[in-house]
This record gives sequence, C-alpha cells and structure tokens, in this order.
Amino acid sequence: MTRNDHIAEADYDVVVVGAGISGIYQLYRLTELGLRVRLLEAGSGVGGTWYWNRYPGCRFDLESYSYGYFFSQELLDEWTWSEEYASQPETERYLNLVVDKFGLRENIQLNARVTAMVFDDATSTWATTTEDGTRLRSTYVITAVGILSAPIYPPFPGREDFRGETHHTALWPHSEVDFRGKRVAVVGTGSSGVQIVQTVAPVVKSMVVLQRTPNWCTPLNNGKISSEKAAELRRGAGELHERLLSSPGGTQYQARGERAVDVSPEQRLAVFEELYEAPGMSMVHANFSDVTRDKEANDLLNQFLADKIRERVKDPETAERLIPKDHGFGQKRPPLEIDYYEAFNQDNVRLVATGEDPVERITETGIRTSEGFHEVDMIVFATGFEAVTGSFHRIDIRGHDGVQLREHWAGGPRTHLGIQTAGFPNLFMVGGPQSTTGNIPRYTEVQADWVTACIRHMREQGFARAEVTPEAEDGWSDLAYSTIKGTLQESASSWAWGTNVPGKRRTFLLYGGGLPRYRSELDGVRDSGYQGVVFT
Ligand code: N01
Repeated sequence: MTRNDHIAEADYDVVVVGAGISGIYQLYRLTELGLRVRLLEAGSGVGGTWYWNRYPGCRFDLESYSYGYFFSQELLDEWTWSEEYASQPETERYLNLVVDKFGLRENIQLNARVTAMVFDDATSTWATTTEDGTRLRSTYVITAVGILSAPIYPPFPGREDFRGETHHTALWPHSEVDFRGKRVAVVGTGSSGVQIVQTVAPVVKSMVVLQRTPNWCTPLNNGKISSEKAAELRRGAGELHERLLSSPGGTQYQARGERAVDVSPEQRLAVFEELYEAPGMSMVHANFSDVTRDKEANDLLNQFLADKIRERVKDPETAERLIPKDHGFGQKRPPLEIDYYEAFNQDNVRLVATGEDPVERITETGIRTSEGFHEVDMIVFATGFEAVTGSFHRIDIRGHDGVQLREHWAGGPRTHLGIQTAGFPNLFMVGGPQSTTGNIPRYTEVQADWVTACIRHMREQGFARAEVTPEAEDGWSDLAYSTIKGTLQESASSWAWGTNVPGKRRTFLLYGGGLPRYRSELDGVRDSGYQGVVFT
C-alpha cells in the first residue's frame, strides 16, 4: 500500500470555479504542480469581471501594471498596457493572452455555470454539478468566484413590464448597445453608474440619472503609458511587485507622514489640490494619514471635495444633491471619474434623487417616481452586487452531513484566513469573505500560492482531507472584524457590509488588516505546519 492509496480516485484532482483574474492564476499554479485540473466558468469567455462588465466606459481604477500578473518575466516583456487605467476590452484581451500563452485553455470549460458542490464524506471527494447536469468528481474544489459578481436589481415593481431595452452593467451584452439618440435612464451612481453616465451622456437624446446616495467621486486623471515608461516598468517589475505586496492596499501609493489637522489651512489646501490633480486613488492612499481615520480630518477633506462639486456643477441645486451627506470620503470605495460632474451641465441630463422623489414603479414606457414620469427607451441598472458572499449563495454548496454553506454562514460568513470554512473539507476559497481589500489580484495571488502549497503538502504527506477547526474559524472571524474596529469604515453602509441588499444582515465582509499583515498571517499558519487545519 502506498501513502496515497486511501485517497479515492476522482475525475480530477481539482475543480476550480471561475475564470477571472484569480481563477486563471490559481489554475496556472496547479498545472505547474502537474495536477489534473478542470476550471468551470459560467461565461462563454474568460476574464470574470472583465468579461461580464463590458459596459461603455468600464475601466480600471488602479494602475493597469499594478493589477496585472507578475509571475512571468516573459509575459511582462511581451505585454504593454496602453493606459495607466486600461479599459475593459484591453484587460479582457490581456487575460485571454495569458490563458493562451500558458496553455491553460484546454483546462477550462466555458458555459459551465456551477449550480451545486456537494462533499461526499465516504470518499472525501466533491461532486460539482453544472447547469447542464454535468457532474465532475474531484479531491479538492477551489472557488474563485469574485467578490463583485452576483448582480442585483432594485425591487421596483413593474420591471418586467418595460418594453424598451434593459441592461445591467454586470450582464452587458456582447452586441453593441446603441445609445445614440435614445432616452436613457441610469439607475445607480456607484463606480459602474458613474463610468457609464459620463461615457454615454454625450450621445444620448436625454438621460435621467436615478441616484439613491451620492458618492465622493474624484478625478481619474488617466494618461497614456509612453514607451519610455513601459520600458521602465519592465525593468522595475520585480521591485514594483514587492512594493505592492508591502503596502496595505496592494497599491503603489504611500500615505503622507503628517496629519491634516496638524498643518496650516494653506498647506492642507495645497496638498488636497495636488491630490485632486494626481492620478487614480491618490486622494485615498497618498493623502494625510488621518483623513480616512479621524472625523475632524475627514470633514476637512469632505469640505474641499464638496466645493469642487459646487465649482464643477453649474446648477446649485443639482450640485447639492450630488454632495454626499451620509458618509465621509473613504468610507466607501470612491468612484473615479473623468467628466462625470460636467455631464449634469448638459441640458438633456437630469438628476433624480430617489430619497426625495422615490421610484414608484416601472411601466411599459418608463419610470414613474412620486413627482413625475420619465419616458425612456432604455433602462440601465448600475445597481451593483450582492458582494462577496452572493456568488457562494447562488450555488448549493454542501459539506459534512449535507450542511449547506448558506446555513453555516447564516449569521455572516465565517472563515479561517478567508480561505477555508469549518465543515467543508478540501474546499478552498480564493477571493472569499474576510480575505481582501484594495487591489484584489495582489491579495488573491498570495491566497492561490498558499492553497497550492497546502495541496502540495497534502499530497506529499499522503493526506486525504484538510479541514479547519471551529476554533480557528472563530479566531480569524473575530480578527477580520477587529481590523475595522474604531475606524471610520466601521460605521459605513456599503456593499462591503452587505447593507445594499435588502434584508441582508450587516456584517463586515472583507479583511481590513492590510496586505503585509495578511501575508504574515498566511506565512505563519503555513510555517507552523498549518495550525488550525486538521489533516487526515
Ligand atoms: O455597485 P455599487 P457598482 N434604488 O453597489 C444604487 C467595483 N467597481 O457596480 O449607494 C436606487 O457601488 C446604489 O445606491 P446606494 C468597485 O469596487 C470598480 O457601481 O446603495 N438605487 C448605488 O448607487 C465598486 O465599489 C470599477 O444607496 C439603488 C448603485 O446602485 C464596486 O465594484 C467599476 C438601488 C450601486 O453601486 C461596485 O460598484 C465598477 C435601489 N433599490 C465597479 N439599489 C472600476 O473603476 C442599488 N442602488 C475598476
């Protein structure tokens, strides 16, 4: 009898779910180990977020080169990002190139939406079923289902009655959607809504933007990447990667040492002005150390940003409606905009604040609010996602004794390291709850490396299953929550807390400890021989 004789024979060693940026990387690492891997993807192409969200104007809000892969110098040499913040088609092309370049396509099954994943205690294997009834048995399952991938619609009565076109930004069709000369309603003013409004406003006949809560949007300040910069990025890729992994958000930014409340009003204004002209998330990550932590400092920044909105939006009433009153800058991930505020200076663009003028129903020809009727040809729902846990809850996942994951997480998700959950042996999550914030690919690459090492360890030691203890799960869940305690984020309302989904329990769904601490937690568990994980 050899060491692995008690491990049941399965169709595959590993089934990975999701061909987004994280799933593709996980697949690559597993094929390096020589495992038999099948990756199941619901879409008819790879790319995940960058496959589904193909609406006009969709692009990165973090630097393209900080978001892409670093595992292959050959890939870094071959690929050149054209812009600091690449658009969706470019990113989708990049991910397709990676899949082909590393021979991963043969392991990927497209049009394979997973409906169920059931653990069999007798054989310690998982049965994964797809929508068409196909069933695959594997020793391990790894979910890479994305934290923003379960789209939601607002519960407006009459949505099915509308006879014009309707689209959700996260389910955008492959065929071109023609906005020219159309009367369009956009529901939702998060990052997706902001990007689509500013992009299509110049070509529509008219637009009504339905806003429930305004956001603090700051300028993207995008730019082309010159050939000199591209060469420099190639040369410095290793260093950049290290810098990203050493920063809390996985970004290239560094916060200032000083506090906003300690400098003179002139100095403060000069810094805020500089950051307003700077690219990307500078306002969040390169700002004074206290602006997203301390209420007084935060209010100073809010005042500055509110004045910018007043400067840019001509109609004072519209400007006031666009200024957030319920949260401070940084309590939610801020949308980055190009000329979003200027769109409201067009005579044919109208803002409806649904707090003052709520939607009553959708009819065959438009949207009725308490104060009027908006006749439109198209409705775009930019209404976001059931974030983080939504994609898990849309699959019937059952562990020991048939316990459902959604039951296990009824009081909010519980995990160990954001990677495993008690009662679900050999199920690993990449990009699961309690595991990320900021630059997601930087978090999920360290998770995928950890999972790969854990599976290698199991195979070397002849273990059939890996299971986390309830104590380890309690410990991590408490720790993940404690990372946000006492910060301004603790009182936020957003998808990160699940509060955008009616009836969902308010729970912090992410991990706020920062990437260096997270990496050290992962390393610590691995180096201790996987403390908290029971192997049999
Ligand atoms: O989704 P959201 P998103 N009635 O949840 C409104 C990333 N991302 O797709 O704020 C009326 O932020 C909702 O209102 P409220 C990024 O991390 C990145 O825009 O809940 N309105 C809100 O205005 C981002 O944070 C990029 O009150 C309703 C909007 O719909 C995350 O994805 C681009 C409503 C939803 O905003 C999610 O962004 C796009 C209702 N019943 C996304 N229900 C980049 O730039 C919801 N809303 C890389």
